[in-house]
Amino acid sequence: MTQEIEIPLAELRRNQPRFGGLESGHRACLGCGEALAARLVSESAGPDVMYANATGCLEVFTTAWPDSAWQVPWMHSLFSNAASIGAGMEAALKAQGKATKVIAMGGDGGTFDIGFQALSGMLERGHNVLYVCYDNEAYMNTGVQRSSSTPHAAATTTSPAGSESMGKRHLKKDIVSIVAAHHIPYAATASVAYPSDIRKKVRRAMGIEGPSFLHIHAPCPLGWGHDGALTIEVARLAVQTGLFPLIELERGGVAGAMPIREVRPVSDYLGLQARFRHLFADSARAREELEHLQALANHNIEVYRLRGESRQDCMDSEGADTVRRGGMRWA
Ligand SMILES: Cc1ncc(C[n+]2csc(CCOP(=O)(O)OP(=O)(O)O)c2C)c(N)n1
Ligand code: SF4
Ligand SMILES: [Mg+2]
Repeated sequence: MTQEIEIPLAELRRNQPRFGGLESGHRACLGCGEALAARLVSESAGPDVMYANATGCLEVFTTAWPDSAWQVPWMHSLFSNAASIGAGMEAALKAQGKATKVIAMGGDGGTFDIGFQALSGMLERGHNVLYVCYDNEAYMNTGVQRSSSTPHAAATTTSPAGSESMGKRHLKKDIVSIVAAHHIPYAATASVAYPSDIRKKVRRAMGIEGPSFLHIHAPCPLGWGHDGALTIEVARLAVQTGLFPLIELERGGVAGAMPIREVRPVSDYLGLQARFRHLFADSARAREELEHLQALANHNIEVYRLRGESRQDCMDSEGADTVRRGGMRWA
């Protein structure tokens, strides 16, 4: 006779050993993709790490004085120089004979735009630093201004949509290709929708002696105009449409990509976000912009050969991260 055993899942999870570099109690908005991404990075990197953090949402919501949500050594840099501060920390640790890893972090504004010169220098000089960019595709901390990472046609406060404009005119900068052109040992893109893929990539980067770069797509419910409960769904659709390909690059060459099992139309992704609402108007201009964005996604799918061949690949866009600890499926 079999006896039914009730498993106290919540209790099990609470008691499971886990290193938390970034703890709860910070002040991020509900459903903030950046908070989730930073927690996953700090969990995966472990305790022997020092952080340099550029000004931006992550810095602000984790360190409202006199509190800090960080359980590891953490330093606030300027908006523009997290990579330089990280490089200095690494040089000092090396002089002291310590193997502690340095992680420098910034938002897309602090990475693609104002911190780009410092980042390029750090990569070119070969510092042993992992740089993580949390990409929420605008300057969120100061009120949703467009950055060079904001996607084409997205509405922000400085690229508004209206009778004269269809949102941002320019294209999203291809930062990972620019970074990879420094011929660093390892660069990768990741998404909050795929936590174990983030963990794998952080651990890979932590083991590298030299510069590495991780670009994490992190939806911002406030700036993108979606329900906070949909953050993971939105992030997953960015990958499944081909708009945000998950790739790895070694010494400048593409070394891997997460295949997409069933490619979704870009309208599935865009339609969940208020920043793209104007693209669904009944007008020729709106249809043209939608076609343009679909063409950008198709281009990524071709360039990185993202179309999955197997319907049962546990590492593709449907298979990866569909189970969690304890063997239960994500809802
Ligand atoms: C030199 C300088 N210019 C402007 C600012 C104001 N500022 C602080 S954070 C920020 C935007 C940050 O955007 P991003 O790096 O994308 O991070 P997010 O807040 O979106 O996570 C700006 C413009 C500043 N602190 N320093
Ligand atoms: S504004 Fe966006 S990035 Fe900033 S805390 Fe809120 S959800 Fe997160
Ligand atoms: Mg940003």
